[in-house]
Amino acid sequence: MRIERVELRRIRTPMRFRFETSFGEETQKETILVSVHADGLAGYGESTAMSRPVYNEETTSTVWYVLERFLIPLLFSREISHPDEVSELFAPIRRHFMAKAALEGAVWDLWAKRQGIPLARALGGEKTAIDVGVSIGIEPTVEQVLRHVDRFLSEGYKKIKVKIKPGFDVKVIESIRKEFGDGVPLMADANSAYTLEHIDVMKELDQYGLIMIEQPLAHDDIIDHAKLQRELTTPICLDESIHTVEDARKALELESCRIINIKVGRVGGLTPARKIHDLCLERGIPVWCGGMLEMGVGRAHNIAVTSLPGFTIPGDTSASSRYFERDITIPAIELSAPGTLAIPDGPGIGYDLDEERVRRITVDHAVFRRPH
Ligand code: OSB
Ligand code: MG
Repeated sequence: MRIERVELRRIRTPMRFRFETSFGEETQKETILVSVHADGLAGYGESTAMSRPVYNEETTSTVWYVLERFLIPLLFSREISHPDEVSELFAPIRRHFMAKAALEGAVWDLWAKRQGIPLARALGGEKTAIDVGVSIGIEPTVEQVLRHVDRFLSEGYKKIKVKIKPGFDVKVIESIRKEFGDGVPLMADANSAYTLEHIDVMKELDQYGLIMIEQPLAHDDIIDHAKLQRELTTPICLDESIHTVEDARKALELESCRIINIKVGRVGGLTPARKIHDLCLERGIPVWCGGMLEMGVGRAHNIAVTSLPGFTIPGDTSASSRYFERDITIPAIELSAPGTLAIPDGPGIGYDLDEERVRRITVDHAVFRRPH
């Protein structure tokens, strides 16, 4: 496959709600849409980096820079016969996982379209639908969190994840259990807001039958998480700490976690995501697909990867309408049944790009052509 052209578009649009985590709040979505072109077909990818380097070290601007300066030239340096080669080609560039994933995902989409098969099938996924959950941010009051839980349960979401931080943790979980009962599939995500000194809070949270506690400790830690896991019944899930299959292997060896959240962007693409999935499947470790408040293209990639068999826990890929007035795909991503998303059967990501919508929200656009 000879990629003839790559286009980058910086897009910006308001979100329908303010999403607060322990590291800050988001009110608008700003991302980079990547398209790769060959033989009249286009493949799409979407950056999952945030505007500020508070989840990881990347930002929308560093993604653009690394793509323009290093990754697009690398992609033009040779022909690709299978998308698995792209992450190998990018290996000499250290980290910058989200930049790599945005371009690698676009190549996967293009490749699947050329084969005339859905991206999910190209990856080896056999599911026809996936169960999904929802991630609820920190709110000014516990009352507001309860209202969201109520609404999302009524929409049939199969997992409720709530963001916690010191001072906004046990009371949230306790209130949800009191109001909605022990049957609600519930988990908490701390986004690295705690240390081992908070062991008492962790032990209190341990009493509520949570499916897991996600990334309680430092963003780059697997040692203290292992110590904490030994003290808890509730499984720890790692998000921020896992970027490579080697990270995953080490965390499992140390027993730092019993579940892994796989985000395609955080691990540098669909091929590395599948490798982590394969390792976990072999070791009997359940995985699920995390979200980064993606727009439709990123969301479609998440749906495709979740079709793999080891994704046994509902992920964070909710319907577009939860996040945006109008998304960038046609159709928008909507639940096919309560708490369920169908795997589309069209080629590639299976959703068309709403080009008019994309044009309206584009704030920067660049075209890169393969040198002759
Ligand atoms: O830690 O999973 C996270 C959003 C932004 C950054 C980090 C995280 C999240 C979410 C939102 O939890 C998941 C989503 O709805 O896309
Ligand atoms: Mg998380």
